[in-house]
Amino acid sequence: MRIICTGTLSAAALVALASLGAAQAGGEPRRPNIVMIVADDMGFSDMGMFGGEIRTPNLDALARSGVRFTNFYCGPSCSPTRSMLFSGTDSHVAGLGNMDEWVAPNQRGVPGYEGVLNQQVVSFVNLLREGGYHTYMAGKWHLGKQPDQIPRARGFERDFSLLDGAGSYFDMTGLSASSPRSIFTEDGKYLEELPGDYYATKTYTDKMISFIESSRADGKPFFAYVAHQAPHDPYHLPDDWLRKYEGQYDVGWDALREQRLARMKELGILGAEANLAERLLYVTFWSDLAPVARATVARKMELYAALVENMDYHVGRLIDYLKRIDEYDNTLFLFFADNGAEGTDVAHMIAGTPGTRDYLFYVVNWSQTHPNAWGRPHSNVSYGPGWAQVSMTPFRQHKGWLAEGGIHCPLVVAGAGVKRAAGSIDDGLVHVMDIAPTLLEIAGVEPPSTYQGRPVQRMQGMSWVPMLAGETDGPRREQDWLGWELWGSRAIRQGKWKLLWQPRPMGEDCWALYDLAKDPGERRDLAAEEPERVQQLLLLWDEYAKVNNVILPNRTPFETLEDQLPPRVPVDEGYPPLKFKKPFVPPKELPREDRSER
Ligand SMILES: [Ca+2]
Repeated sequence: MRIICTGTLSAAALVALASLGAAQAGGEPRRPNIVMIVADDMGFSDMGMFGGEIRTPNLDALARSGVRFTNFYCGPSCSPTRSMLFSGTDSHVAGLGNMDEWVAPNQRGVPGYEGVLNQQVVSFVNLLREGGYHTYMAGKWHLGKQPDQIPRARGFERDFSLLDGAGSYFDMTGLSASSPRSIFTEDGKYLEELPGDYYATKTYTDKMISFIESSRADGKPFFAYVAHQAPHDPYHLPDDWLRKYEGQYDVGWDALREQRLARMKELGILGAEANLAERLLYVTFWSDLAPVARATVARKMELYAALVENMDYHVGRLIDYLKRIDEYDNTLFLFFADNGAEGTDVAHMIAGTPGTRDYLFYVVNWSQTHPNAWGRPHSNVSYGPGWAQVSMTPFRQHKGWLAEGGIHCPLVVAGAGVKRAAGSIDDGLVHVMDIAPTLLEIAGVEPPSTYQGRPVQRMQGMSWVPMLAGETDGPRREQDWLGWELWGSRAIRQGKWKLLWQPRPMGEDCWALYDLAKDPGERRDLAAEEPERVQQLLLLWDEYAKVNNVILPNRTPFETLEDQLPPRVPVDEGYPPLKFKKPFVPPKELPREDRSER
């Protein structure tokens, strides 16, 4: 790798660096600390400043001081997104062309489909570390468990990491029989046990504060990556957080989607004409649910909301600490979610078949199934598609899919070097793979073409430095485009246009075209009206697939989904009347049977 001198930095980087205010002893501008906080499976509209009713005062304060991005994209699930985050390039290049858990038979052994962050890319964290940054990580990794794949190997000087994709928040109980005990590392060593008072969100925050504290005397800048598990299922909460939202979701998911939509327009997150996605075909009208079902289902959202607020609380602790040690003003903050909200009941998907090893594993390890035990150790609850579509208001579908609800995520950038109006909103097209080249440019480090003697793939992401310096609204021009593929679903976005292919029942096994400026809810397929545009975008898809060696999988986790779901029918409010009419009561003033005559 090469560290470039300031003489070769772009003009924008120089502006950003020079504007930091602080100066080191030698007169060199001091590079900013970088704090990158990732929420796992949190929805686009959950935090207050994006239109949610969940209390997130600390994230909201960050948003008020910085910029909210309303066109930020990730992959449709955890590990593909994280591979793009660290490599600055597409997941099919970086090793996560498919999730490790679902690599298809025809993808096995193919470079780009290793299921871990592979050696054809360099983690930007290695480059930051060699460029003079302290590099710290606390939280979920999900990019490989072998010694050459763990956070220490990919650039983190200090770490406290959950290597799995999910697990208990209280102990090492894993989610499946293939990973029965969660694997953790601390400073590159595999852990035998967790700290006595372990609670994921709190412990990750404590560890990060201790890492920063341990080396702050030497004056080097630090990169701090806090990869929260929250609010990924299972929803686990400390006792005093369990009742925080009691009764607040009795209003139901239909009314709440409308409320959020209105609030998002008020805040300017959405334009005044933005529409709401069609109801998911397997979500019931709230009004159609029996009272006991409503109470049970609302409880799930109460727990989710408390989990998001709890995460916000711990984000606040980290920010308070940075203020206390006088580093807040010299720190650049990024906060984002890694993919759409989770609408699949993963526990049921893994363990739902009696007689399987995972069913037995769940019976033994995840036995607390009564609603009164939800949130406590060994309970395993998630909120399902009805609430996931609330979290993703106004978008369609959820995590796992390439409709906007799977990939369109909240992003806040604030702090040192951000020369934009406080509280502003940017609708430029930005992608998670832009973060690596952006942070390297801010640190004055150039991405190399070889690393430790091996060639590495170029970063496809585009730096945000000019945008953060206030020179542009986004890194992409009108002709630039983004592509996606996971589990056979495919998408291309160029400007306001999106071409999308999804299998039945979530799509129609064919390409659909959407104008996202007018139709963020993806309700109106314009493919038949705009055949030339479809052809032009298809050429981009071919280019995307070729450049990134996209191999469509011959097996997918959703291959039997159509058999399991009800057929798609048009949704009409109040239809059929049989289910929605109120019971008939004879008018009081009309004559009734005279019982005295009997
Ligand atoms: Ca995730």
